[in-house]
Amino acid sequence: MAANTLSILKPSVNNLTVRVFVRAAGLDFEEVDVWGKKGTPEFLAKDPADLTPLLEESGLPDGSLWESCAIMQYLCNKHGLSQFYPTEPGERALVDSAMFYLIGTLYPLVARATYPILGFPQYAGEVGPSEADAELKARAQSDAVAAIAGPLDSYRSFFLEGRRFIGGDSPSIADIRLVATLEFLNAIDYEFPPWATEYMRSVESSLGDAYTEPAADVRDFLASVKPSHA
Ligand SMILES: N[C@@H](CCC(=O)N[C@@H](CS)C(=O)NCC(=O)O)C(=O)O
Repeated sequence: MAANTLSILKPSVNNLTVRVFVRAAGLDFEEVDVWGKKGTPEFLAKDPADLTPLLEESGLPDGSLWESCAIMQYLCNKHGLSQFYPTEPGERALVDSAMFYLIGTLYPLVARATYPILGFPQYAGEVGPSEADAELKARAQSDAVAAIAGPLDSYRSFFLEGRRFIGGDSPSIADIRLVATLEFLNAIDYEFPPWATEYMRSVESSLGDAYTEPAADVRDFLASVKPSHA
């Protein structure tokens, strides 16, 4: 049995984040594709949130951990992977802020903009899954698309100001989290600003196969829901 077991869903960018990270870090891992297998009493006992990615690892107090950023932070702390998660407090704070801002602000916009096309369940209480008519749902989606530019530009103007990556000279866990997330915007032919296209290329080429191999699962999925991406 591998030291790290990841329960994953292959089309997901939340999962892609951790799948890229374990490869880039050279960790011992196995992946269990839980497509159609979540929601069981056995899975819920390990992960009452019923969310992936899920890490099972012997050092965890309860044996399991969800939330992509927490998983990467834990594994960096456990294995001393300061090249992905700086130990200098200020540098680390920058990485943490970039990840919290992504999970709390950018990702919900990306989800509202893309989930209707991807066919993913949308968040309860929002317009998407409500009984609103098609016109209002389309408006909510296009409002979300329009709102992405602001937070995205904050990565350029703040987190990446004067540095190649949020992590400095090499990609950090925040860079992995951001670039994996942006993959979904290809589902809506999002017009990335040139800096973002260049940054995404740069993170992928820096990480090599560690990025490209698992990203193929997301890209294949996007091609399947939107054939122009084949
Ligand atoms: N903030 C979480 C989000 C996790 C999440 O939403 N996971 C989705 C896959 S993208 C999931 O497992 N959804 C439950 C389902 O599809 O049944 C993270 O970054 O790990």
